[in-house]
Amino acid sequence: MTLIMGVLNVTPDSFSDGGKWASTDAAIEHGLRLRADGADLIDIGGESTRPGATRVPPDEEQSRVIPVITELARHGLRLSIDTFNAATARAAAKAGATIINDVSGGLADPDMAAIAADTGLTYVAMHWRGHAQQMDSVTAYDDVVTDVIAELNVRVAALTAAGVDLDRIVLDPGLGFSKKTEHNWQLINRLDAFAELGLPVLVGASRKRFLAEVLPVGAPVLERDLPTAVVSVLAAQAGAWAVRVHDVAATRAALNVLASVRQSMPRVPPELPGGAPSPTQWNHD
Ligand code: PMM
Repeated sequence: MTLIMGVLNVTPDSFSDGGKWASTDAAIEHGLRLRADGADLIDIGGESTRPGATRVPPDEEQSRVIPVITELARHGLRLSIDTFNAATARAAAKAGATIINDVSGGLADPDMAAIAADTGLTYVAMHWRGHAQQMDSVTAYDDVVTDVIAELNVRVAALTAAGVDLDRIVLDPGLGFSKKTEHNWQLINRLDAFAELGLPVLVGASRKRFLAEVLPVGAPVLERDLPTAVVSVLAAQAGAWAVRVHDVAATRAALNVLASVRQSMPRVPPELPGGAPSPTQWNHD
């Protein structure tokens, strides 16, 4: 079953929850709440990656996330560190994180692959073409699905050459990063092609701009949680290893629907003549 990764941004400026969990205590409380809501993993970030965001020095990033990781690890939560800084990944590993979630797939920091290899942690390589200031200017694709897969394959080759175990790498198509609205829908439509690469796949659609397209104009960001939960189900059906979401409770309920449907066995009345019954007949008794 697809895992749920709850988002915990310890930042003043993330686009949908900026500032809400910026203090250590509020962040810890929210992490515990995400687990209670059904999260299997908690992804902790100290630098916003939203388009246009300003960079945060790694020491400030670490002062935001390390106390939170230390405390949540003490509570037994499975944690990932959302960073493209190798020094932050190393400090997070020491504090108890077991997954490095690098939105740059190792491109932002030349030391990241070595740290990933050295720590032996699970490593999420997301498709990425540039930092928040540039990402919206590098959105040209011939075919977004084949281009993203090809660029991820280059990252996997570089990571494994640097000593990262192939079976510790998770791939992520990077929804919303250097993608126009239609690119995101095309990628969601072909998540099966990512799963077929043979590595676990993580999908992060939560509250992203492209979801506004299916809502009334001007709908508040939190209303994107419903389409997010629908994308979670589509991702699970395509074989995703995990979905990264802010509203864990909604995605948990949505994935529970899928689990219930999958567990149900159609009951075929044995005496029915003329072969298999129609699906509507199965559900009537
Ligand atoms: N998206 C964001 C941040 N980190 N990590 C992965 N692996 N995949 C994503 O899609 C992803 C990510 C941006 O969302 P946020 O600002 O709400 O955290």
